[in-house]
Amino acid sequence: MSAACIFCKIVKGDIPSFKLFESDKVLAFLDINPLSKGHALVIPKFHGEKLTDIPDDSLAEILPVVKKLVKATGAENYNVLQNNGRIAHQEVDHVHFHMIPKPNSEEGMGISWPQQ
Ligand code: DGP
Repeated sequence: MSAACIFCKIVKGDIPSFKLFESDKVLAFLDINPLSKGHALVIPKFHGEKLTDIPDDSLAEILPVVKKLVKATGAENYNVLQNNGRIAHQEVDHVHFHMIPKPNSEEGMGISWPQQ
């Protein structure tokens, strides 16, 4: 945990978030500034700035969660992104995977998360 880290504060519950999945090692929640409906972030609870800082056992649990979220949205088209370092457009220095569903049409996606 890092006291100054926004995502560590979300893990601790000090900053509210719309949680989609939680386990001992992983948390998923909706992005505050979504690029599309259902844009989610999947993070290790372990604090590390970049992918190379995260223990393998935490990393191994992340992609199955990304997959679960994709299936929950029903999206046929989606981006999975993971930025490392300012030049690579990383703004929050706690590893996170973006799961960004892409709507099939202008009308967007009728996502209904189980929790809503
Ligand atoms: P990146 O550029 O890859 O570091 O993306 C950081 C993302 O984190 C960005 O899409 C917005 C999101 N974000 C930043 N602060 C918060 C927050 O307090 N809550 C939530 N839910 N998302 C946040």
